[in-house]
Amino acid sequence: MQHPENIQHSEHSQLAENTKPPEKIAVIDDDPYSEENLANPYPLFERMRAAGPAVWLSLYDVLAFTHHQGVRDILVDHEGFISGAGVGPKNLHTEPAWRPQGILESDPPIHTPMRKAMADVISPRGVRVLRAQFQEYADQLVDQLIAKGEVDAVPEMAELFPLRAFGDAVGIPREGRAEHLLPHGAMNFSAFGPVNERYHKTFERGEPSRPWVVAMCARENLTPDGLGSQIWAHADAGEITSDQAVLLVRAMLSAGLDSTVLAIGNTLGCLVDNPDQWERLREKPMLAKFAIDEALRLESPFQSFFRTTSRAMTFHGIDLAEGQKVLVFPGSANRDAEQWGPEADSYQIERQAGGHLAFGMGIHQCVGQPISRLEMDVLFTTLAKRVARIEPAGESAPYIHNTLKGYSSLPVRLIAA
Ligand code: OVM
Repeated sequence: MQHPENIQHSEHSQLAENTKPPEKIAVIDDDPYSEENLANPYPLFERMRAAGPAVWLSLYDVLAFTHHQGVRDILVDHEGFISGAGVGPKNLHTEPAWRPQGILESDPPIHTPMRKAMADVISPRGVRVLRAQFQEYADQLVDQLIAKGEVDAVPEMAELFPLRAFGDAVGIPREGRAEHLLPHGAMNFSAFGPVNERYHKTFERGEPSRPWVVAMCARENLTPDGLGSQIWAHADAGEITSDQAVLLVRAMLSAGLDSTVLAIGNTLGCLVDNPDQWERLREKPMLAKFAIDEALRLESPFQSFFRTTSRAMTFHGIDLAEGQKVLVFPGSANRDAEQWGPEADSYQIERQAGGHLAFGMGIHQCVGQPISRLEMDVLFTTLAKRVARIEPAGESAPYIHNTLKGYSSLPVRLIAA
């Protein structure tokens, strides 16, 4: 096991004490980033939650929070738990970042105008005009899937739909999308976990796509009416700088693909595994948005990331030093029985899944969720109306990634309504 040397530092004495577990904190020697635990993290999450509000991960020398309450309280306190020092294990205040820091890895006041521009462009109102276009493509795609009968839902649905729908919405060329966006996204999301062999692999695959993605952020490569150009209009209005416009389009293209692809696969997986819930959705296709939220809760695409303390504090009874990295697991918080009850591990589309942390919480909560939700709502409503049954058609395979969770393959048989 390769140690994430970037958690260890440093000449700074104030940081040195972070590398020891605080008193009375349970030490967990398991590796949440092992292949086995990434494929099925839930037994380890349960043990971590049972061990207390936080545990010390001895392999990484870091405090990890797995309860809904703890993760939520960290995320809403953006002053105590900052993002500007990076949301991966590297402290970007003491170590160089691997790329220019954008909206995700910044704090107010730098974060504020970027967030405002992004929220304005991807508001529920702003994306509503995209519904007709998404619907047209969903109808086409579902036609094809039904005609084929047996498909691998990952490449043929979960990837195809956002590549087309979201790519067109942002306004980038169709050529090159499939090749570049997914490996680039996988690389980005890797930076939120430890530097291990898996991290290096995603970087080897993703780095060659970086120049293409950055080039697509330039205004001359964006269609005039897409979301990308709308970001540039905020630069023209003087609300953000041109550099920030590039960073915001980059954020769309970095965060918006893999996450939605996995969310679509996970939602489909939940519905295939729970035919009674599929039946309910069939009866009331309007329930699609609840089926999606419940799947986001139960199988969160983005499982874990970091914050950094801005000052010494006592948090949930634990003494934290200034500049200390903390690891949060929304994927565990979303299964916490204290929050969700004894049936936290089951998929129930009529559950009140609001308050799940799959999109995070607070000022950094996923700003793209209106468009991700719109894509998914259109797709699953269409499936519910047009498909009578969805059956497994072979062994599914997990997608193994340090911070993302989903399927790499999900063979299904679609039976037309
Ligand atoms: C970025 C960015 C922003 C948000 C998320 C992300 C998950 C990347 O600035 O490129 O990756």
